[in-house]
Amino acid sequence: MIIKKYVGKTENEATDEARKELGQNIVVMNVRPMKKTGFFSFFQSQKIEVTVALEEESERQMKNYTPDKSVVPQLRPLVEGSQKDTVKPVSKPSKSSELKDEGSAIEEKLDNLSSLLEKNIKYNAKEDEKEEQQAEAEPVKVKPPKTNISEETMSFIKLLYNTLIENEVDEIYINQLTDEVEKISKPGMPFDFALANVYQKMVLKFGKAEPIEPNEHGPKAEIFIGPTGVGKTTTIAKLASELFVTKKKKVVLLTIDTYRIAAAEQLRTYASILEVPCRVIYSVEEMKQAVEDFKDYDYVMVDTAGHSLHNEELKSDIEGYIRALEDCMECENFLVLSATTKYRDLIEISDAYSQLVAYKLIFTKMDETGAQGNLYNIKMHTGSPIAYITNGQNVPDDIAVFDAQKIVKNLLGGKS
Ligand SMILES: Nc1nc2c(ncn2[C@@H]2O[C@H](COP(=O)(O)OP(=O)(O)O)[C@@H](O)[C@H]2O)c(=O)[nH]1
Ligand SMILES: [Mg+2]
Repeated sequence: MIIKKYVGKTENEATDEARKELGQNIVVMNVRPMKKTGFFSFFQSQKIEVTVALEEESERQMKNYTPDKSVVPQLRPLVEGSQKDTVKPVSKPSKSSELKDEGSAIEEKLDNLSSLLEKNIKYNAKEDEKEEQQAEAEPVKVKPPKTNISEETMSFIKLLYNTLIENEVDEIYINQLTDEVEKISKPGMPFDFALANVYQKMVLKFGKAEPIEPNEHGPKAEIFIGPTGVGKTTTIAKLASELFVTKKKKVVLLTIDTYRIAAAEQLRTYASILEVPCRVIYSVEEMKQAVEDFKDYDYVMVDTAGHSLHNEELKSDIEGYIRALEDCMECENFLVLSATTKYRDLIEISDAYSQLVAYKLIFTKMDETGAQGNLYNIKMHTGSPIAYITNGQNVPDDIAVFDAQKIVKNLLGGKS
């Protein structure tokens, strides 16, 4: 993993510089305004420092890596399997107050993330230097495999395991993280270093947020799929408002959700408040006609009906509309999932929709759950980018572009 800092007048300027040097795959780890220093600091303009990381090729291949089950037997749950309700961490800290104290230690550290990352970069550089010197002194000596894990590392792993389990991260993914901590573990490794490393790994695994892309080549279709009641229509209204009111784009709302009269009415209501056109579509021919009628628009936002996973007819119906749209214009599909849905169901839903189309993810109802582990679980399971999260019923305010740093801080036990 490469970690570097860039400074610019704005966050964008600093990240553009990083992209020029490290390429498009960088992930932003931290953004902070720099402290002005010196006598003339009053006259200096504010600078922004951005810490970015780049996953190297070998690490990217670790995405499909399954951990070696023999490595941390003392941390395995008594019952094998990934079902949340059967999972119990075996080696819990003895007293709950102990966990609380250690938990608030993480909280404090995460609060001061910039210095945590700074220490990590310095520690990394020092360790690299040490290894180089050792290699020069004893060039042919093969390193013995690591067998002992220091006590500090072990207690960090325990704390990490318990915090992530508490936040409902699947233990398969927790074990991947703890295995990686073990790999880098060295006697005397500071707590800060281990924590910053896990933070970086998790932010990298979440990847870049991928919100709606600008329409550079004519109109684009934004298609929202997902189960009934997750918030598709509400999310469309929020995003349509952002595109139309804030970005001054020409937006039209289409719905193929003709199964419930109320569903089409709900979209019409939002369209009339925003004063954008809205049309209910009953057939693929009507869809093609709408595309023709709105060809000078920027965004065609398409609402769909949720369906039971086993309703093949409705599934192929939606697929037919999507293929017809793909023939006419650039399309982006968004699978809308509620953060309150059970993990097992989320897996089933995301698998079912994967068979239909490639999609980006939107997680709704973040305000209704404290545990955010399913975002990590589903990201890891599907490999799809996350676009937005929504956190309330208010249109248009309760939506935000997905922020991996914030979610990872929460998952690691930081304050939200
Ligand atoms: N608490 C909460 N409720 C939401 C959120 N997004 C949507 N809802 C509510 O969820 C319900 C279903 O939303 P709707 O957009 O009709 O879902 P659809 O069937 O997927 O189109 C409505 O009562 C919405 O107000 C959210 O982020 N948080
Ligand atoms: Mg709806």
